[in-house]
Amino acid sequence: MTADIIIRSNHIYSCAGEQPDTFIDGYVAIVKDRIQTVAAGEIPAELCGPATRVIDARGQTVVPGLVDPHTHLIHGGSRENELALKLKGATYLDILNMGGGILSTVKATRTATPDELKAKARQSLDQMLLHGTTSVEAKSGYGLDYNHEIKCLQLAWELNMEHPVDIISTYMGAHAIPVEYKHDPQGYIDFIINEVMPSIAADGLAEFLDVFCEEGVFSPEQARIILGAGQMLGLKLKIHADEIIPLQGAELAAEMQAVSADHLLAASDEGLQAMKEADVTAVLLPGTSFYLMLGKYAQARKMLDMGIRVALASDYNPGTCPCENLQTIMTFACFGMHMTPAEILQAMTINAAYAVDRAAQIGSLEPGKRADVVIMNAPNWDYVIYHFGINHVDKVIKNGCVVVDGTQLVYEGGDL
Ligand code: IZC
Ligand code: ZN
Repeated sequence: MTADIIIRSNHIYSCAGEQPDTFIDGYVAIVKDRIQTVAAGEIPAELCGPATRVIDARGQTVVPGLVDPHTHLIHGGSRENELALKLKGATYLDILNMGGGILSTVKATRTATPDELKAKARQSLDQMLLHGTTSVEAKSGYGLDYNHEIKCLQLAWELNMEHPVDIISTYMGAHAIPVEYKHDPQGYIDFIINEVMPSIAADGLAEFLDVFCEEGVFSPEQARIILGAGQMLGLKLKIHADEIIPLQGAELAAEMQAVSADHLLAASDEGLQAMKEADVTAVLLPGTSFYLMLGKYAQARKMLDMGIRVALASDYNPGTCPCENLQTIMTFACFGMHMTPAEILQAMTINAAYAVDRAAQIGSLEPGKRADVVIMNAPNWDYVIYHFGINHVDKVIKNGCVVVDGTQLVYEGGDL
């Protein structure tokens, strides 16, 4: 059978198997939306037909499409007004307690029209794609009431159909207590468990459920109840765990058999051990640590040495990491957390796919997987991390279609 696309390169990193730093000098053959072959050596003549597009990427680096397993994609407004407060020493939780932070984005999201929200999210998806991201997890959590949460999840569903980037949806009503429930947090928890979650699960509007378990937001006891209710409805679990204050969120993630526990700066050794035993993927968000000026990062080295599966994500959101670009996150992962280039590649491909329960479909260049491939203007992968601050992406292939070519979006319906 002839291939639709064949990429020839001397630095193909498949991210399949145990050794993330190995690469081959060979080719990747794509048939329709799938990878057909990844092999060393020259392109066999029988793979080339009259309609085959051969991409000569010798001198460039070929990696799987990047997977961003933690974003707060859909929201209205922005929060640059908080920057001066932060520089004067106000903390994230101070700003939230003053009614700012998440709650100001909730206001902006509720007042925006669906078209405005969608256009803004689409721009972000374009930026992600231009920087090499081909699949992204997207949380709700800025509507909070029934109609606005459903609206945001529906917009994510529409964008998933319309935009090349694949979107994996998470319901995160437990992101903050909305002002209308300020004096009745239990009432809000009852509302999301009894009224919102069953409807979302029945309509298939979200695959995952996430809770912001943090001091002054949702306690571990409240998080356990919310996550337990979601599990009963068939939702897979994620948790914002131990970001700022140690609350045994990692332990809770293990206890609830969550797919991932995210942040983990303040996770205990016991919690990390429990995560390892329960096979919970750690999703680290070093862009957020940087942006919050915390002066510390999650202990990636310790987690890697323990054998925990470590993934990396942008945490793209308007408050703590307004950045869609995973290459920027790579810089913080290397120079802030001392992850090696090979570990970073694995954390943004196959391990990130595990964090969204998609390891069988995406995250590596293997026969049968989706043909999501990024070609970078770099002689090898280490160079991508070494030369920071620029966009290395030359081409992106998503589901077998070239959607970024010569650093420009070229997908049909896109901003050509
Ligand atoms: O809008 O501040 N951490 N949620 C939990 C966020 C950050 C997003 C925000
Ligand atoms: Zn988050």
